[in-house]
Amino acid sequence: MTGIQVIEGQLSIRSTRIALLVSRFNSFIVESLLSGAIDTLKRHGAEEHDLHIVRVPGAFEMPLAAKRLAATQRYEAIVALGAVIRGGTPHFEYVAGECTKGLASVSMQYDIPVAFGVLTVDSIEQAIERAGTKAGNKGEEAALSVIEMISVLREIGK
Ligand code: INI
Repeated sequence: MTGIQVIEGQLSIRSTRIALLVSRFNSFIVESLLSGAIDTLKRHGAEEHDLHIVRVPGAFEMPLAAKRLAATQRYEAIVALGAVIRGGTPHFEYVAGECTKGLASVSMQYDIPVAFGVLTVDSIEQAIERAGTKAGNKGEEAALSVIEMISVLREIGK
């Protein structure tokens, strides 16, 4: 593929401030996502003092907090971590939908990567599977995605 210019991100990051936006709802699950995200960010070069944790009540509140964080221009990326569990109620659709749309809209409006580390699952069992057991850890995935996005956006911006 000589001659083709490829712009891509590295999985190593230096000098970047990242906000970890964490919902308290389903905290038993979400705290595992947070541990996975912090561990991943640190293993890829982030410094503890550059990681700021911001807690909100639930997934529905995440977009507004993300918007305020982005507006400060203090952060190069936001990692949103939460768990919306269906549990047989239509409430799920509204909470998960608003959270997803709102976070995507903050990312576009403020030109900042917002990783979607919010589990949207049918059952607590599925949530556990994705919070550090047999289906990996969604917090780790979200952290890796912001590392890559910060890096590729820096490359594009050069
Ligand atoms: N918030 C969540 O983060 N996860 C859920 O599963 C959930 N459920 O199922 O209701 C949930 N609801 C709370 C919501 O996010 C708000 O905090 C609440 O409605 C107050 O605005």
